Amino acid sequence: MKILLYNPDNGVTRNFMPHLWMFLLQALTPPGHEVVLIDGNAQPMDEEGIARYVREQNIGLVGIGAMTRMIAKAYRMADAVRAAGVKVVMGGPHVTEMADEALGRDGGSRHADAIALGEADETWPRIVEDAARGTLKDVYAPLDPFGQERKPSLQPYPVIPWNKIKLDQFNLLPGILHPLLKRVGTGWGTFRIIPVESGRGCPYGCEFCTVTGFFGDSIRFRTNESVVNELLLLKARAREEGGQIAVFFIDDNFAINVKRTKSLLRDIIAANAQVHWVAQISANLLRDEELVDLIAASGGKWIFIGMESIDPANLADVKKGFNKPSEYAAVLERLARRNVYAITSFIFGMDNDTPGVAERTLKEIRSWPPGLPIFGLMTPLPATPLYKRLEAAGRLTRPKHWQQFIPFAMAHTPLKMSIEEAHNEVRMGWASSYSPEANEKAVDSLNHKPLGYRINILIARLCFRGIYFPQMGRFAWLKVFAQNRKTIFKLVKQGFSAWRGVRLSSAHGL
Ligand code: B12
Ligand code: SF4
Repeated sequence: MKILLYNPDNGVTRNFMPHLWMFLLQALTPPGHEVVLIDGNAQPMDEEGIARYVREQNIGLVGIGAMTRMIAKAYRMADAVRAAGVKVVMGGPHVTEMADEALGRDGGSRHADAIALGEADETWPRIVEDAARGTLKDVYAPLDPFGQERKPSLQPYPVIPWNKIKLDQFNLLPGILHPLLKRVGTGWGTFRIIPVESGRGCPYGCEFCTVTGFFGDSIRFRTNESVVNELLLLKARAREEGGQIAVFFIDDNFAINVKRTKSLLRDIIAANAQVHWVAQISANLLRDEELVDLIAASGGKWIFIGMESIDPANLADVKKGFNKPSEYAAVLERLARRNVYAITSFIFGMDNDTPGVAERTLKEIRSWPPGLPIFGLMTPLPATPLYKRLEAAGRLTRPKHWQQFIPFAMAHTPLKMSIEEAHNEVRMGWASSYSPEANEKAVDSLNHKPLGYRINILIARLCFRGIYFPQMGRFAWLKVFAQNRKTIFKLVKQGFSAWRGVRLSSAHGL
């Protein structure tokens, strides 16, 4: 049977990284079946396109995975596939939380023939065999022999054959420049960001987050050896294709067990498996100097920190009191001293937020080492404690907000400001953080560092700006380059002087 795994785009921003679930399920598919992957972010497709594709390619089963914000598109695509006479199985966080919706048991129409609840590592092979036999069931749940929910162990973990998988759709550099860029430095013909997990689960239970409910509060890790081997495979691939690979450790809290993280990072260094990497780590775990040393030595470049708010009352409200705003600056400086920078994530529209929250937050951010701040709105995702609290209080203004996804729009009323005010605060956060002046300041603040760091932060900033201000087409990018021309020219000039310096020294035999 030929199986298509499909992840829809969110229609607003383009994901820079493929979704791990597709590669994982592909690796877990029993032998005898062919699996093809389409990520809508890299290969945009509409309903008609997917229906045509499944017919022409003789697809026997389509697996669709989606987060809440892409679910409306996922349902439309599933409907089109089913109308073409092909069975659809859906999985992922949203479907797990709203199973009746996907199966049409909530009064709406049915979108999926079957759904996979929770982690599907162990149920996927069964789903495939049932589909091949024509005996697909409605619901697949990971249960132990006593009918209790069972979380798969990550030991053993399947080998994802990164050296063989076709990754053409996931190159972040224009293919046309491949022959030229391949010869630059150690090779820049391709640049891919690859998701790798080293563990699952987070016990912290923040009120707005689905992770503790979905993956459970018991943490599971892969063996160090299996992670190291995966990095070596990725490194070898990059070398072979004359390109670069960076890894996003998608664990929700990569250092949740500091002792284990240190041992993994030591093993990465010992095996010479370092690649540039990004990971999510909560600020409280970054107090450890030895951990931060190992992060830097093993290739860590960017750490995503869910700061959420600079107001301790807000943090206490959402059960994230372990975040201490008073130590944010020290944490960021500790990282920056090792040339590691942070993606700092904030949520506006929390219950203790009042108008002016953006400016108060920006004032703090401006006093920190340069980074990549991101701003979102408090969003009641289905099945989270936050959703239940707001629902019980009658505060949801769009209880099924995912059915008509609107980016950066609230679905409930905050307590101390209006929805409109919260939207304005987010707009201000983005506009002020990613203005050409702010970008120039961030680049200049790294003047004492090698040029590569300045180029890196400018590219990252221009890309991150697009999370809020859509910049999907070529024209939009040209406009961004034009707005930031002063900083770009400055870097080009510095690059040229550095290059001339090297040429002159070598000409004089220095
Ligand atoms: C990496 C990541 C991202 C990446 C993008 C995704 C990518 N390219 O990988 C980035 C950093 C860009 C990102 C951004 C956002 N993310 Co995010 N992200 C994650 C994260 C940390 C890891 C995802 C992952 O790969 N997990 C590991 C895999 C193995 O798990 P999985 O995807 O759930 O897949 C398993 C099962 O669900 C199931 N499954 C999944 N799909 C399918 C399909 C089929 C057919 C079947 C059978 C089974 C199946 O099988 C898999 C194996 O067991 C998760 C949290 C988490 N731990 O999962 C949050 C998470 C998915 N993100 C979340 C959110 C909210 C966001 C944002 C909206 C945040 C924001 N406010 O801006 C944005 C929106 C992104 C966008 N572009 O639209 C939520 C989604 C909740 C929900 N109900 O939708 C999560 C769960 C985190 C949370 N705090 O609750 N994210
Ligand atoms: S620490 Fe992060 S992953 Fe863990 S529950 Fe809180 S927000 Fe979710």
